[in-house]
Amino acid sequence: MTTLGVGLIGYAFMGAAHSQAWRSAPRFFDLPLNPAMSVLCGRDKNAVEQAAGKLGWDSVETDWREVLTRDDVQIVDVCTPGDTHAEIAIAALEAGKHVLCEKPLANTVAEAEVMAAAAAKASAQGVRSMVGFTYRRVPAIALARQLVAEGKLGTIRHVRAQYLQDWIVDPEAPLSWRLQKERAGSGALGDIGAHIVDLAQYITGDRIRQVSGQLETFVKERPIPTEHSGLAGTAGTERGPVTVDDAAIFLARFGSGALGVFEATRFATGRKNAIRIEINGSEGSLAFDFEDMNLLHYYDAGDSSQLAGFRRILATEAEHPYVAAWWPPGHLLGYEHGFTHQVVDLVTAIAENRDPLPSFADGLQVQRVLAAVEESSATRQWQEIAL
Ligand code: SOE
Repeated sequence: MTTLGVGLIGYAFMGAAHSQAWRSAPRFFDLPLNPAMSVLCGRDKNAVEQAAGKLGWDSVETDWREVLTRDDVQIVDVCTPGDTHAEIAIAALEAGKHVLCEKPLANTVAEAEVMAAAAAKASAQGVRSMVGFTYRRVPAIALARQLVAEGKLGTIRHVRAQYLQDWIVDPEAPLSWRLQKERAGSGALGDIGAHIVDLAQYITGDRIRQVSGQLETFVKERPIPTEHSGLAGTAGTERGPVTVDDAAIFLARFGSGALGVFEATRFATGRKNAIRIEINGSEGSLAFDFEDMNLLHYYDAGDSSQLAGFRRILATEAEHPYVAAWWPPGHLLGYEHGFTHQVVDLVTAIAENRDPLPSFADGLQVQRVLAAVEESSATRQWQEIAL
């Protein structure tokens, strides 16, 4: 079987999640290609060596440009902060490497446009790219999309989507890179709002065409960290300005005429990683919450009134998307499995010589929605999203 070497750039929270996926995917799924964990890249030699040992990588580099020159790397996985996505991903595509890039695709629409153009050009040469909207690969979410596509909900009328976290509710939580506009592009909007924009569009198969939104930064200054990694950090004594939103809310109209209500916040005290989506259609409804991620709730409007009610589908049967490769029914899956399924889908598409989804063009479209929400918040006007 052909082996494809992987070069992973970044080793904090997302780097660790992706490492787990590269390790698990070939062990649990019959993949058409064998991904090899060739090289882990990070700027601090000691730290990257330690991470590589722990996460199972064969070697390390301290400059991502070196990763692109290596013959044992055919796939580049970008898990760095958003301000480096465009440069690394474009250079990797130009070097003929397939690319998996963490979300949001970029920090601005302009960057995402260049990335999508580079991806289209590379695709013509058989070089593939994908943006990491991982939650698409949660079995209950993939099942939700199938049910909508089969027409079980009829005409979609409402989409209600929330992404609720609370990891910076403490005003003394340090000013990590996710709270800096020049590094992250935006705050809750891009980091977690991007996921619910993608999920709402993925499940419904529809696109958001207009938005009206508001952004808020509740805590304007925070301690500058002496060190930080992933979501954690150590607060120093100096303070700096928070330059991104803490919370974003917006109304949306979809192409089909469906109405959407979206909320992304890092200030939902007590909510850790609650991605809640409810969709109401003329024939039924679906509801999902990532904090109970194996369950999909389904209401069939065709049921008799005597029996009608939300049905609790435990998406752990072999018939459910991705599940057959794992455990017997009822033996639950978790956060990391979505990343593993993402690797499975990417590697399968590469082997089948087709472009995987979500594409960089999909990432660009999400970026346009995010930018329209920002613009709407600044101008207090509804904004259109160009197709
Ligand atoms: C932080 O909010 C974060 O790590 C996001 O960046 C991820 O995309 C999400 O999966 C979990 O939360």
